[in-house]
Amino acid sequence: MLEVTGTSVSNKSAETLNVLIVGAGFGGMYMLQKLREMGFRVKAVDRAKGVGGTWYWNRYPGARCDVVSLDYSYSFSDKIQQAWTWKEKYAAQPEILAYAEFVARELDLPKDIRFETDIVSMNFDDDTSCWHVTTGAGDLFIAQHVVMATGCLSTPKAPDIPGINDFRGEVYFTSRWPEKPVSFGGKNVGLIGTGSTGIQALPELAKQAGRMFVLQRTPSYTLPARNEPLDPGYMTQAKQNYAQRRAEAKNHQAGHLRATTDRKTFSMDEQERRQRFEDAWGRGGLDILGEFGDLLIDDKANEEIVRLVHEKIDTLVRNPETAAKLKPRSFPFAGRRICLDTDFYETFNRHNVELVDVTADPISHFDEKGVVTKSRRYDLDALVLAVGFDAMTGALLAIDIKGQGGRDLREKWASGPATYLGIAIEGFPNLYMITGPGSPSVLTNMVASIEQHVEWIADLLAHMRDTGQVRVEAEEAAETGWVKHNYEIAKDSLLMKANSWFLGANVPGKPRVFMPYAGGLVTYRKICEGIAAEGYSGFRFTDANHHEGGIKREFPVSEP
Ligand code: NA7
Repeated sequence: MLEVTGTSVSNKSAETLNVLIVGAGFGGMYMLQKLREMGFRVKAVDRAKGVGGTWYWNRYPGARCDVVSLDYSYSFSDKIQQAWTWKEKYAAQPEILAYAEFVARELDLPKDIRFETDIVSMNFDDDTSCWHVTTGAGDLFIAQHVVMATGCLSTPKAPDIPGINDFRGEVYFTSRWPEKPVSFGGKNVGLIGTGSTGIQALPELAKQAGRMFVLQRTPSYTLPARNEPLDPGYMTQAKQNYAQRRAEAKNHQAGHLRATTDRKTFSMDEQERRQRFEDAWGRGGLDILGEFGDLLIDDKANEEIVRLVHEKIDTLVRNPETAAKLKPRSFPFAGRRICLDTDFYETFNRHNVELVDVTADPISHFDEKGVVTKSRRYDLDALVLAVGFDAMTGALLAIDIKGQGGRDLREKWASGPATYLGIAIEGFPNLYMITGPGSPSVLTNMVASIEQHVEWIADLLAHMRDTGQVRVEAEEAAETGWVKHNYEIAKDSLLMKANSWFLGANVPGKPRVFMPYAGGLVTYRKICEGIAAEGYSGFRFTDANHHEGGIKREFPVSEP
């Protein structure tokens, strides 16, 4: 152990590591396993009491993945995929958390994870090319490399509603849901937020609540998930074919199995097109996107699917006024992330559910008894906030990160995140992001994107170890080029036509920059592989002999 002096860490000992991983969700868990296997001295920290990341925190009723379980799972270990049996087509939060805990137990990960540990600051030491990382409790890690596995949707957005702190009823954030079940029996419950989370939570909340008020500002496009139990026979067969399934998923730009086609929406008559839409709606999930290849490219084609969703709402929701309010009109289909639901529209036919359009009748404020809109008040016993996240950059910028020469990440990203490959940041050596801004991340199956990043970062660290490099940093020109490339790919897409969290538009004051890489995971993987094959073009390395002032300390490598 190294004794360190300094104001915030005086009298405490520092833990020295080759690599510190921040976060023990799916990204942090695999990174830890991978680097430990390679013989690095590595630890992970997480503010939660256990593994699972997103699936640890988002325990709200109805929380469910919208990628099928067979794909939303690690592919790196055949032993694990053979040992785990999924129960549902789209796993609910308890099943996914149980899976994460199972993987952690199988790999004996918790012995190298420090839970209930918040990272508050990170300072790069130019002399040693190490990061000094401080926890909320004032403990210090000194690590040559830091991997940020902090998640894309992990920092809850503040509910920017006047008087909300005056409300004296129960308040629940979907992304910080209590571990013990909450009872809403007979209560007047308000729900704010009709994105993916609110859409999943509503049907479950409404089953319990006395009265349920859904305060909707913007309606979302949602498709029926048609979730179902997985038959054990089907699961056995799926396990036998896992290798093939994973290989096919790897060839898909979204990182999971999805039908694709070149067929054009207007290549057939109205009746035939309608039949295809109806069949896909009946099958559920994102199948509908596989019917026509231009639905997300061509405005007119997109209007066809918008029309379909509107007609379905009219059929499913009995009250025409409610149906009209539920129809998204202000942005194209898939301009924001498409939601998958179970009985969302049907829930509005319940006698205890009322839709409040807070665009037409805006929320004025909360008081101690409930919420007051311009024209009415709603007394509430409980409030559920499903208001979203400070996505993609929130968790990184919540930490005071100072890079080379004291450069401040918050200042660097003041007008939006700039990264090289969504993995590295110029001016911040030996720092890596798993699914960072500028990578495919949230536009794909997250587990597939996580695995690709973990393996690429692990290869980079192996390369550095093998060649005696102690420092790596992204070059400015490479980063600028990547930012430009990201913009070029996204600029004409439908994704730019909605005020979405992809663009940071959900957080007041956040720079409006399209954050994920929209070129697809297959294309992105090829780019990353090409860069590695060229000896990591766009990265600058420093070896121990050429390090300014020399490297003062060599970290030992633990036994594999
Ligand atoms: P989203 O998709 O950002 O949705 C948040 C919702 O909360 C959305 O309907 C917002 O309306 C609403 N919201 C936020 N602030 C307010 C205020 N002040 N007043 C009224 N309504 C408000 O977050 P989710 O958690 O649902 O989903 C995030 C991702 O998690 C999802 O895409 C999946 O990838 C998993 P707005 O649209 O801003 O009018």
